[in-house]
Amino acid sequence: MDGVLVSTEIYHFKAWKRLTETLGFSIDEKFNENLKGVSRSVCIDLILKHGGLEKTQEEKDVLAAQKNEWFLEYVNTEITPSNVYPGVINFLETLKQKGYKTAIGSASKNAPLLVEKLGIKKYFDAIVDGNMITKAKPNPEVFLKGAELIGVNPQNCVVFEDAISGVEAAKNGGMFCIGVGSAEILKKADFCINSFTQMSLERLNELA
Ligand code: GL1
Repeated sequence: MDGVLVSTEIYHFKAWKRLTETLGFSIDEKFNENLKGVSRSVCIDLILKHGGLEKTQEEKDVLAAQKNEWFLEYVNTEITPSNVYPGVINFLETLKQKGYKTAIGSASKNAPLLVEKLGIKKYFDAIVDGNMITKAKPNPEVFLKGAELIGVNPQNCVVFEDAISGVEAAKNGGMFCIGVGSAEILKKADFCINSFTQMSLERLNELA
């Protein structure tokens, strides 16, 4: 979801960066590639390691809660349906018309709130979010659960992913994976697109 369907990854980055600045260091876009698709608690661990800091679980929980508060502040003040990436609605509408089953597989605990706010909930048969999974990407749990909920064999699923860990999760689950972003970064994807404006049902059938 974040960074694939909607440009909410920007607000996660902004909130994480703000948090690191309160801790006396900072993160850049390159480091942020490691955080994409990764759960809140794993992000905290990666960030603290990057800053060379150690914290107790209680302190980590406080930091995670602060980041989430800032993220929700951005969601409530800045996010509108215009944050849905170009081409996404057209493609989802075509999939629905043709009877394809669709699911969101996100590590974010805020996924249900965001799809509601962005008006895209109606396009999905299932939503698997960070509250429903115990194993973070690259473990395929999130996608396997989505496949199970929509009743489709993993081998017949196509995952769209913008995160390195997410591409690996899709491949670990035996699924075809289309990377949304740079092929240089998403090396393990079967194919990459820059935007959903480059995607159509015909193209999908040619590729997968
Ligand atoms: C968590 C992380 C975010 C991002 C998403 C996955 O979201 O905090 O930085 O990696 O997972 O896209 P959340 O905090 O909303 O559960």
